[in-house]
Amino acid sequence: MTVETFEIPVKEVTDVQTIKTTCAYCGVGCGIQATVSHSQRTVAVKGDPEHPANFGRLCSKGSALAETLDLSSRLLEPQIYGRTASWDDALTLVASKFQQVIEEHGPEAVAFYGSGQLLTEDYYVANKLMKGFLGSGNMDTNSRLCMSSSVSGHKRAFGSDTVPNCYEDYEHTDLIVLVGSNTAWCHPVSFQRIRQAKENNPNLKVVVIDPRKTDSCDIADLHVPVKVGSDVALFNGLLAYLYQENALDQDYINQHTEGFDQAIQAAQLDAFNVATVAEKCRLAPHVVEIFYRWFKETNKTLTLYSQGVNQSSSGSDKVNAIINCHLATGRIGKEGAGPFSLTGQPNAMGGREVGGLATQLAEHMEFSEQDRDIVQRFWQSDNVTDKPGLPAVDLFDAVANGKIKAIWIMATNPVVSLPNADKVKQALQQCEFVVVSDCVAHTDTLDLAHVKLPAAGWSEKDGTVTNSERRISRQRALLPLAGNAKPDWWIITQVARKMGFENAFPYETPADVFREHARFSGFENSPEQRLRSFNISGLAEITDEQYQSFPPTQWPIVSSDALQDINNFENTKRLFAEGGFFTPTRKAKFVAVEHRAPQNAPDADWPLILNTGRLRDQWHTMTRTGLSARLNQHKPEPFVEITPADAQANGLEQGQLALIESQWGKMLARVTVTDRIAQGEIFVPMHWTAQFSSHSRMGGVVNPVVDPVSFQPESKHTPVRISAFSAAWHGFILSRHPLVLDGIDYVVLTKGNGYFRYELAGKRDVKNWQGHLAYQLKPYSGELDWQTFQDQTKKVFRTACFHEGELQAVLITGPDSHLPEREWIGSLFDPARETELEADERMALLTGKPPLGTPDVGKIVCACFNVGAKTIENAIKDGKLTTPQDVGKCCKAGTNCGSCVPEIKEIISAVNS
Ligand SMILES: Nc1nc2c(c(=O)[nH]1)N[C@H]1C(S)=C(S)[C@@H](COP(=O)(O)OP(=O)(O)OC[C@H]3O[C@@H](n4cnc5c(=O)[nH]c(N)nc54)[C@H](O)[C@@H]3O)O[C@H]1N2
Ligand SMILES: Nc1nc2c(c(=O)[nH]1)N[C@H]1C(S)=C(S)[C@@H](COP(=O)(O)OP(=O)(O)OC[C@H]3O[C@@H](n4cnc5c(=O)[nH]c(N)nc54)[C@H](O)[C@@H]3O)O[C@H]1N2
Ligand code: SF4
Ligand SMILES: [Mo]
Repeated sequence: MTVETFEIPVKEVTDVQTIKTTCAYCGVGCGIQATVSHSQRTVAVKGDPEHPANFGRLCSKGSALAETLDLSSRLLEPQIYGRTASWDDALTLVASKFQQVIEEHGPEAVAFYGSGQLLTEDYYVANKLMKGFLGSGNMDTNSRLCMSSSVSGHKRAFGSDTVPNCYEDYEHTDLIVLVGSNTAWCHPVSFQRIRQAKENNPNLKVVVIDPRKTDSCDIADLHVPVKVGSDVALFNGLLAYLYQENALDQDYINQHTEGFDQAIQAAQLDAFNVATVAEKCRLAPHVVEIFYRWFKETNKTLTLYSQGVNQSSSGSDKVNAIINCHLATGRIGKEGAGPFSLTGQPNAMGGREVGGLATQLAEHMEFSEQDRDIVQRFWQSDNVTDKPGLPAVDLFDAVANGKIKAIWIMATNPVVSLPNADKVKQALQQCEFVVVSDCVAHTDTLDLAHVKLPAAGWSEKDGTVTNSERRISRQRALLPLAGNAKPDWWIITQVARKMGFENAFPYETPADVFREHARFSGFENSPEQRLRSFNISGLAEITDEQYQSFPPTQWPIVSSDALQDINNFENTKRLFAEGGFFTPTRKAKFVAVEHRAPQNAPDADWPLILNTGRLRDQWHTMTRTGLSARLNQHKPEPFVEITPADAQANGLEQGQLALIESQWGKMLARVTVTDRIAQGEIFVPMHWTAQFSSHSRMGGVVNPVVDPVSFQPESKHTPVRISAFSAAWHGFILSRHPLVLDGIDYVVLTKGNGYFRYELAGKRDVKNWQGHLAYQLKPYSGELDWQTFQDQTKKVFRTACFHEGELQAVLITGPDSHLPEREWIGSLFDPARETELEADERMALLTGKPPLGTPDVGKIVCACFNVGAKTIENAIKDGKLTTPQDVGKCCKAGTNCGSCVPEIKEIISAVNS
């Protein structure tokens, strides 16, 4: 838990510029207008009103992007075995070591592991180097953990990995089914758009299929709390129901599909009627019945799905069970109707387009002789791999057992995000040669690297990303490269050249890479041949200027006419309404699927099911969102959601710490008792890492089970047990400067506004807290004066230290987790306030309670405007408010991104009840 500080270089440019770019985070792919001051190295962001993904909206994470650009946490220089090195030395070492391993052990002994957070240009170059020139298929990506079930489902049904619909369909549909998708938190701008569509169209119904009652249920007309892993039975039941009710589009089935008979037979065997489905999915029959009836009666149906579908040992089958229902009703690629995979990362789609998964070769081609031949000729290489490489989980197993001896990880943090992550950690610890490219100085993965390569981050990197609706947008550089950081495509290109592939890697700019990628997509894929759905060959001749000003555009882009007037180019919004699939017969395929329970069943030792997922204001492993004080307020600690009955049965109380154990690992989290989850299931967020917590990295607990078709891990279902973690003391420290708190059982770090917050608990008492703090604060603050309150019988200890009147740190401990509120104490560190505390504030620190008359805002609910629960409660009471709109008018809460509206509603109902 170290934080390094660097001088911020002041550049001489003084102009202020507005630049359009794309958000760094989720697959909604929102457009951003950034106002950049080069001299200050500051950026102010707002939504781009013209971008078709968001029309000016941004969510809490997008609007806080500027707060994540501080250089203090960045990796700014290459490092070799812990020492700063020149780029030339670092790249020479990477090239020679990979070459040496290949010479000694063959191409299967090396691997790249990439990420949907790379730009398309980065991805293209990495994939080309590994699969085209090093001759190994071992280039996989974190999209394996994210989208690969959708890719497999699409390929099985459509013959290609193609998303048939677009966001505009939200405004045209009458039924939105959200399956395994907490859109309210994970695709917030899409969620707001759906909410708006619902307000404009009173016929629009929303069904949420999720074992948890998430905030997405806020706009749901029906919540279907399926048992984790049972969606195939639900959608098989739907297909059987539609068939029995004569609600199929027979013409579409006959003209454009194959395999219906087998699929309906399998569906009926699996889920003949509502009663069978209700039992398999642990649902009330009337809930199933309503969902089925609405689906039957509504022609314009969109099914949006995400990780509750993909991250499953039957993930591919879930996808096909959904697509089957859409094919059978002809509801695909039509205005307001279609199956719609919501992609996770900003550029998971771009990665799929270039072929960045180990099970793809390149550009929507695989490993058939014909495909390989095309790739060989295009890349002019005789070393193109002829077989798939290892998918993520197997790939790290191969690192563990020594088959892979050199690995290069780019823009992902597998020591946290892969299942059985403790094994991944060990694998990297014993691996001969580990290279990691990242933009921050410390991650759980980077800390294990032999060579660390500083990558350009969002705001510096330049290229393209593709969002969920096939829309390619530019991410533009706003600021000069930080320190010695370089774009990923550049780094890989240099290594390729050092390995002797100068001719094949001539790129000087991302536009050079993009042009090649565009040309490749159309190579032996003319509009008449139409062999591959991904085709942007219309952009093959894009000039540097056109690339620079390229507006957000959906693929396919086949004709070069596009470049004549790209701003008026007619996007292909939808595909497949009239068939034209990418199978040999041009017909879509029904896939006969059958419900299979998740692979590891709970038993007496491991009686509960662990489900994992995301929080509204954090992004994955927190390397960027964790830097924003505003975003850290919503959920400052790792927690576990559990029902009241399960909590009681396991001796747990609200707010207590719990130990969660599986056969693979263990973690600590704070108990949140809730009836929003089903009995027998618990939920933890995926975000905490060793950088932010001592024992809350969840990846170690998750079982390494994968789907047999997509190889995507089953991250939503691990049998576990839970018990109280009994600590002798609980406490927290708020400190102006970072601290090292090794040896304490439970530590969680959050960055606040002007302070670092450490939540603590321990089994053994800490002797001499003051000594510890003084030692650590001395380098920053020099001599300290102390103010302390101690009650040994009650095990209460409160101390605050000052340097020349300025508060440096506050430590409060007690016998249990009932400790004073952190918000008020945190506000004393606010850089915007007087540094000298008032006498009553100093006194109040001894009680931990704010002085009388201090406005207490409570826990932050609205991260966009920093509005706390108590402010909202008071506004409701004072103004007798009854709607979130009223609350918004009164105190702005909920009026920007709207993701906190469900919470505001809950506060309204609590206050008014
Ligand atoms: N705030 C935020 N937004 C993000 C991200 C982030 O880290 N933070 N990450 C982005 C990325 S990469 C991704 S992939 C997306 C993910 O977006 P989502 O898939 O929406 O997010 P998750 O929280 O992983 O999972 C969604 C839901 O699936 C439910 N679920 C679990 N098991 C099942 C099941 O068997 N069936 C059904 N029907 N549901 C189930 C969970 O209870 C959970 O509520 O979010 C993107 N957006
Ligand atoms: N149990 C469980 N596990 C899961 C999931 C789950 O729901 N449950 N979800 C899975 C899913 S869907 C996903 S997508 C993964 C995400 O998991 P990861 O990919 O491991 O998480 P991130 O924190 O996004 O890691 C991205 C890293 O890249 C760095 N980075 C950002 N931009 C750049 C860049 O331009 N270049 C370089 N070189 N580095 C960059 C960041 O600093 C960060 O360290 O987690 C998966 N794991
Ligand atoms: S919804 Fe939020 S995180 Fe996703 S792209 Fe838009 S602003 Fe970024
Ligand atoms: Mo993802």
